[in-house]
Amino acid sequence: ESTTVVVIGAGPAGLTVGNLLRRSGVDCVVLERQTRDHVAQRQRAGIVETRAVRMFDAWGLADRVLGGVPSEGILEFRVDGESHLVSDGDGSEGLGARICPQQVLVQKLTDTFLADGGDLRFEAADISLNDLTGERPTVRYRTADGGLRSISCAFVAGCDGDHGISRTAVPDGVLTAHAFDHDIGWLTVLADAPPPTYPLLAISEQGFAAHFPRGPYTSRYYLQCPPDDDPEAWSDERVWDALRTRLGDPVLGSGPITDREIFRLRSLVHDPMQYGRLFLVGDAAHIVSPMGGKGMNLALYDADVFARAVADFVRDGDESALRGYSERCLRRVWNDQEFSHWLTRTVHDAGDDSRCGPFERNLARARLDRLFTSPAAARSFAELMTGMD
Ligand code: RFL
Repeated sequence: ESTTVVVIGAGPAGLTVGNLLRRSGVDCVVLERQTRDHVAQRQRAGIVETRAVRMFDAWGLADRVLGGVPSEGILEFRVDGESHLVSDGDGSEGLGARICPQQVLVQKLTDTFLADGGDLRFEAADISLNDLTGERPTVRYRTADGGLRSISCAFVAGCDGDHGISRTAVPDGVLTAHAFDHDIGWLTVLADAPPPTYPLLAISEQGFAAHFPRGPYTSRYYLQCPPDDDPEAWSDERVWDALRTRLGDPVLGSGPITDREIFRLRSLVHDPMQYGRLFLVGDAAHIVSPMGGKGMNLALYDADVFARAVADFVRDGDESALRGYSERCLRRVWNDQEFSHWLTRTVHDAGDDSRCGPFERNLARARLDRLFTSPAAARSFAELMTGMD
């Protein structure tokens, strides 16, 4: 069997690569380890930034991929219970950001890809990548009924996240990993409870908390906690009490909690994002701490750059965009890492005094004050939120 691109992983990155390649008339096969149901239910990110919305629009996919999804333009910061609304629109003409739960985006990307005749194979086990530095790499895998398959291709798109196999196919010493651990934990809770009016970030002495919409009757909440804390130590009652205190909202509506876990805020960049004919796309290449909502959006950016580069090569034999892939993507990755790092530090340092001393706490408060009072600072923030920089 033979194709132009084998895409490993059917998350936001892999499905976007697949759809954009099909739009360019480039054939590809997408291999996903999990079942379709599993992938369609995985809940994580929730905001598609302005740049990514316009990217789908430029590819003629905005209606199919984001149709009916509500738009977003305001973010609420609540500092010790006092509300400050910040625009995350940069005032430019055109489509703006959308509140789109990751699983909704994944479902719509899957539907679009399959409706266009895309080749998407679930339950592909034991994938191995071979001859990545040769002319025609080979991807081998096992089907659900145990059959062995082999696909030869011109390029492999490694879109299988931070724990996938693509990056492990790169020999030691080729990639440099730049890692940062904030030493902060977040308890994340999903509940069937009313969403906030605006996505809400709350700074308080008890620590950071956030409340984001995830559908008409669903909310995701975050509560800063020690990174090694045990989710079992957070009873429903303790979660709602902590949220009411930190959000400064004694009458916050509650509801059944459907998921709760604790994760560390960390960032990771692999440089370069390419090895031979393997291109790493999305979380396979980089993790960005969730504050600022950039992880999924970076995956969509990489996918766009990669698909255009492959199309250049297939259409005109022009390899320059493929050669520049890693450098171009890493430039944006570091820009978004910086934004996410800045926002992470600001919202955590400004609240809980035990994390840092009073000096840094006051610095963080000054940064927030500048954001709320200086139009130039607000505009710079909006530019970073939209991704249109
Ligand atoms: P994904 O989504 O991890 O998809 C990878 C796909 O590859 C499959 N796979 C394999 N397939 C075949 N063979 C193998 N060996 C495989 N190993 C894995 C997996 O089953 C899966 O289908 O990576 P992708 O596509 O790069 O997308 C990245 C985003 O998922 C990620 O950046 C975001 O979820 C990060 N993130 C957020 N990003 C935002 O932009 N805004 C947010 O608000 C936001 N909130 C979050 C987040 C991540 C979170 N987690 C994971 C801790 C909130 C949370 C809680």
